[in-house]
Amino acid sequence: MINEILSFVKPKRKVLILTHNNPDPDTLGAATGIKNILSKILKKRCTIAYDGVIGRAENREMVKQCKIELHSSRKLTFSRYDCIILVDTQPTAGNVYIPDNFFPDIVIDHHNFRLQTKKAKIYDVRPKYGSTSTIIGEYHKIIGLELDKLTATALYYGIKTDTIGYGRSNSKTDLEMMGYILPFINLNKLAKIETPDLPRYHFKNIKKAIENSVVIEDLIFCNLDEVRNTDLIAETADALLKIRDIKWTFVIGRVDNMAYFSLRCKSNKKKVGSIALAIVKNIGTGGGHMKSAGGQIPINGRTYSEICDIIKKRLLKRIGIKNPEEKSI
Ligand SMILES: [Mn+2]
Repeated sequence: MINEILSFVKPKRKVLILTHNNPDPDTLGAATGIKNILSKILKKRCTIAYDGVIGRAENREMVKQCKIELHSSRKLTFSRYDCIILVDTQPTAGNVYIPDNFFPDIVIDHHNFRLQTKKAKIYDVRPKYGSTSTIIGEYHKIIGLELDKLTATALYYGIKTDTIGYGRSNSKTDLEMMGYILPFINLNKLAKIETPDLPRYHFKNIKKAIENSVVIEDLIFCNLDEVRNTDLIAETADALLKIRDIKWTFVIGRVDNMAYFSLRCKSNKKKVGSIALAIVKNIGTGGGHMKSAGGQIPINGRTYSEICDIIKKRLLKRIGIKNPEEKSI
C-alpha cells in the first residue's frame, strides 16, 4: 500500500495531512509518521492540520516533545493543496473538518470500514489493527526508512495509547510494531509525555465526575454537562473504568452546541464500537473499537438533557441492563 501511496503523491505539489478533531496520540503519531515518509522519500512539503482542541496534558506534551508542527484546518485554504490525506478516521465518521466539495485522496485508518471511503483514490483501512500508527510504522519498515527519534517517539506513543490498558485492545501486530519502534525512541521524551504536570481543572473534573456519576448494575453513567474540552470526557471514561466491579463506563458532556460521549468496556467481547454506532442512530455519529468508542450528537431540535435521556435509554437496552436502579459511586 505504501508504494501505491508514494506513486500517487509523487507528482503532487502540496500535501495536506488531516487528523481527526480533538486529536489523540494515535492520529498525531500517524500524521507525523506519514509526513516523515513523504518529506524524506519524496521531499514533499506537508502540512498537518486539525480542528478542535488538544485537551489532555499528555497530548500537548507529545506535540511539544516530538516537535509536531500543527495548523488549524479551519484557517487553511484547502484549494491550495493538491493532495489531502486523512489519518485515523474516515470522511463520514463525523469527527473531521473537511469543507464541502473536498474529499480526501488518501484515507488511512483502523476503524470499521465506511462505504463512502471508497470515494477516496487510495484507502488503507485495517479494523484488525489496534492503531493507525501501527500501519504507518509498518510503512516505514516496508520501505526501509530508518526512524528518527522524534517520529519514533510519536509513533510509539500513538500505538501505546490506543492499544495498551483497560478499554483498549491490541493484536500481535501492534505489539510487534511497538517492539520494532522501541529501540529508536527517546525514552526521556516518552517519560515527559507520560507524566506531565496536570492542570487544576483536571482534579476539579475528577470531583465533578464522581458527583455526577450513577452506578447502574456494572455500568457507570456519568453526565459531565458542560466541559472545557472533549478530551475530559474520554479521560473521565478511562478513569472511572478503574473502579472495581465496574465493567462499563459511559461519559457524556457538551462543548458548544455538540454533545460528546465516550464508552468503555473492560471486556473485548462486547464490540462497543457497534454499540456507539447504534445508540446515536438518526441523531448523531459514532463508532470505535472493541473496548473503546465514542460519538457526537449535535444539539439542535432537542435539548441537551433530552439527548442524554434518549442515549441513556438506548444504552441500557443495548448492554442488557434490566434493573435500572441507580446508586451513587
Ligand atoms: Mn486510533
